[in-house]
Amino acid sequence: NMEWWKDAVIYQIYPRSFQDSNGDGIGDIPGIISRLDHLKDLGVDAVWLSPVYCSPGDDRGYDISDYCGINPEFGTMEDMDRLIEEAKKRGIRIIMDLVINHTSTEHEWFKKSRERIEPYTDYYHWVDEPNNWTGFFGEDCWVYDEVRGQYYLHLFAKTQADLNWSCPHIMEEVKGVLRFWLEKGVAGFRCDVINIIYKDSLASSKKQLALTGSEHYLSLEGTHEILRELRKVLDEYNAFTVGETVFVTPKIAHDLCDEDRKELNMIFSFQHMECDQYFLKWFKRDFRPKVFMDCLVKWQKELPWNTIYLENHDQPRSIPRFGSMKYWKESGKLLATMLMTLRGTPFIYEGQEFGMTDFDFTELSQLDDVESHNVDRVLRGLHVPGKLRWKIIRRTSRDNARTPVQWDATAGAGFTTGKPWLGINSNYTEINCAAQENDPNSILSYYKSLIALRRGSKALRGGDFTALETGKQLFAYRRTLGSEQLTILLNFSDKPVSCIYKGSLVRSNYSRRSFDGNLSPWEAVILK
Ligand code: ISL
Ligand code: CA
Repeated sequence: NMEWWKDAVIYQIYPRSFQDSNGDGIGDIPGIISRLDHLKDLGVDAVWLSPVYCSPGDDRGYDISDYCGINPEFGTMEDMDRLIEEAKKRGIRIIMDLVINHTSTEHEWFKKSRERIEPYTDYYHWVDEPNNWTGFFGEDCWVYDEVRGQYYLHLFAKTQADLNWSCPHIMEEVKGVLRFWLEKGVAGFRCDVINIIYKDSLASSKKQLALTGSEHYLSLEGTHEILRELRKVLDEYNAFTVGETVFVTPKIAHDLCDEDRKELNMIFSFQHMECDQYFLKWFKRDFRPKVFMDCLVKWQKELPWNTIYLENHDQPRSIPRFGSMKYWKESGKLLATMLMTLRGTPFIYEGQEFGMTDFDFTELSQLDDVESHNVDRVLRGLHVPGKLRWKIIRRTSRDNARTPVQWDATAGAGFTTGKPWLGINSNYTEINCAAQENDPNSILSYYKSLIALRRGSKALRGGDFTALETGKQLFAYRRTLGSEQLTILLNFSDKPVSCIYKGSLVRSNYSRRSFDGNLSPWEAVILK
């Protein structure tokens, strides 16, 4: 099948937090290998590996200093080769993270560029006078470099210098990186902030609000051209791509992944993750299920194929966010039902399959993430009191998703025998993988059964999507292919709800034999 990714369930690993194998408190590649059987049992077809390349770690691997080397904290290139091989034995493909908007300032290219050594002089954006753009991490986006005597652009952390895609060498360099990994047998790439890589000018912006300057880099034609050029190499290997694309509308998404345009295979859109915020993610508002459902329906209708995801390493956990901690198990299973039954490729983030929750830290010093610390600094500058700053960061920090995976109830949660690099949630004695493995009613068992159901159902994998109802509580939709038709009913509420839909029961997250139109709190049912 040329399009294996449409049938696939993909699992994201954030290596630092997944499994430590040598007691240094940091997850590593041998650790991942030791957990491959868990992924096989779950039923996943591919793993997206967040960056494992050489990196000083200021943005935890998204600041790359060598695209063709492995961060020694994570292991060696031999370990990586073994991971690809061991995964393959289990029918699991490996998808690498491709971060080509920026490199670390520790990258050789940057070191030579700041010295004006050819051909590296123009690899980055250097200027004498900074413009008025603002960055993604709540800070100014220019740093003065003493060596070069100029400023360089960084849309993310200070040590993540943006590559200058107008310099023709960058294309050749990145093609080399793609070939290096494709030759090793990886199946494709998740492309980090891919719709902002091309900058059409460094002129100051007329926009005053956040992301000032984005009209000079957001989803420009230059980016589309770059993607079509990279695609030539990718197609030689029948490789897969999913783009992480910020601020995209369905129209832009269409241009990025329309099959005829030969750019990306699919994209991660963000709109459904923005339903619980005002303007910026730091300003949270109450979660309104109907807004969320309508947003998902919009994307289901507008794009022929979506990625379906509720979590990743940048987002808080989904149960406290879209579900209910009071109905932790039920709402965890309901979200699983939605993930596996919308039309598209589902992505599971590590620990989601057994209901991991947000961190239980009580102060900023316990956090690692550069973004959280930057935002705290900005808020302090605005004289926001400490209590409020913590409230804002606590709810939105990316470290919510980055605490170590809770494998079992032993000390270190089965993640490490040493001191973990980031604190383990103290709820690991109750919420852990081992406790759910042999429990037929667990979230984990439910995930397994849904993945198996999906595998056996053409309607769930490739069927049409029809919305039936979106409301304050009920989300109802249908998946149809030929004579196979499934109705999915989801009660996004702590209260029961009744509905007009009937049918014979295929699956429920409550133990029941038949369905009479009444849904319990956070009940999910699939009807035939
Ligand atoms: O978390 C975000 C906003 O505050 C997102 O906008 C995030 O920064 C954006 O989705 C880009 O994320 C990706 O690129 C970043 C990296 O820090 C993230 O971990 C990565 O997923 C820079 O490489
Ligand atoms: Ca380790």
